[in-house]
Amino acid sequence: MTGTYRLFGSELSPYSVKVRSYFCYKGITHEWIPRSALNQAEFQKFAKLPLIPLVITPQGEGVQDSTPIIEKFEAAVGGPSIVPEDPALAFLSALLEEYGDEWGNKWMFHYRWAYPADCWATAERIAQQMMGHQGPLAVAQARAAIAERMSGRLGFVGSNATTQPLIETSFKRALAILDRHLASRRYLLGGRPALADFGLWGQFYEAATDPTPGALMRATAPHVMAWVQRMVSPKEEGSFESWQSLEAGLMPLLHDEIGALFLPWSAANAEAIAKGSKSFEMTLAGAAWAQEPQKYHARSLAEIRRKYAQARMAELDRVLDVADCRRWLAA
Ligand SMILES: N[C@@H](CCC(=O)N[C@@H](CS)C(=O)NCC(=O)O)C(=O)O
Repeated sequence: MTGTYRLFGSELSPYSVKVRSYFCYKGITHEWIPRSALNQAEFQKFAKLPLIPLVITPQGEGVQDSTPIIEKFEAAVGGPSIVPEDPALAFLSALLEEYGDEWGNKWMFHYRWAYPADCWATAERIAQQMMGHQGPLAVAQARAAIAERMSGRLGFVGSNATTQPLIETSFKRALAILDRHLASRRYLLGGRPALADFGLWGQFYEAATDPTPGALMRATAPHVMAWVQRMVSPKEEGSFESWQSLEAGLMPLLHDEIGALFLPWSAANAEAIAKGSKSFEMTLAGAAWAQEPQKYHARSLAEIRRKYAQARMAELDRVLDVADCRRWLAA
């Protein structure tokens, strides 16, 4: 893969900054193009879905969806690998990425659009990027439209009055677990970034820029904040650790978050889609949850189950059993 790649994205998009950080780490020459009204026509020419990030290859092919983008480059380019050699650890890294992308996005999106200060601050930043070239009036109009549209979408990620306490508890718990874990290492799996870092980091990077979760992070999680900075342009600083040395730090996240919340939620969401239900309700770790199903997640659950079926082995199953994750993956 030679030549310059173009990456349409936004500083405000967790999946876009995730791919940008990955390109930086791999030394993939690219032009970062903030998506705006000015490049809408070109964006549409290459995008199959109205989503960022969008990568355009030197050959003129458009590639979307951050996980497949990273997997495509990981298979094709040299440079430091983001996949540990131990296949069990490689699967756990993919599971952590999936949790960041799909569950971590709930924290980020909820805080960003449910709290008025966060909503207006973000709407202002997006409006500047999209319409800044047209002057202050256009920005003010766009800001109001974005705030209204995005706060109206809170329900799509499952943020509502019923789920708010659980989403916020989950964010604070994950932050505390990761802060302890990152106190003694540079990246989630040791001295170099793994797929897990990129997925979780995109969400935390965005949360750090927003008033409400950003204040929480600065007050309670200095090691996560340092990692958030480090991951803007990550470096290979050492090796991946073994699961043995990572287990004490990461098992609480696997057990209390992924096994207790994310995977049971994913399974219930997929079941609701299969049944054609308009909404689903459940109890998650003793708390009430109710939302309309999210289509995209059923596909990504199927994908992580496929990866599990491929990686399956006794050592991995032991870890997944302790974390109470395996029954959701083997389904
Ligand atoms: N699964 C996709 C998600 C991409 C996505 O949801 N992008 C958001 C921004 S973070 C978007 O473009 N939303 C469309 C919009 O806001 O109009 C990925 O990983 O790339």
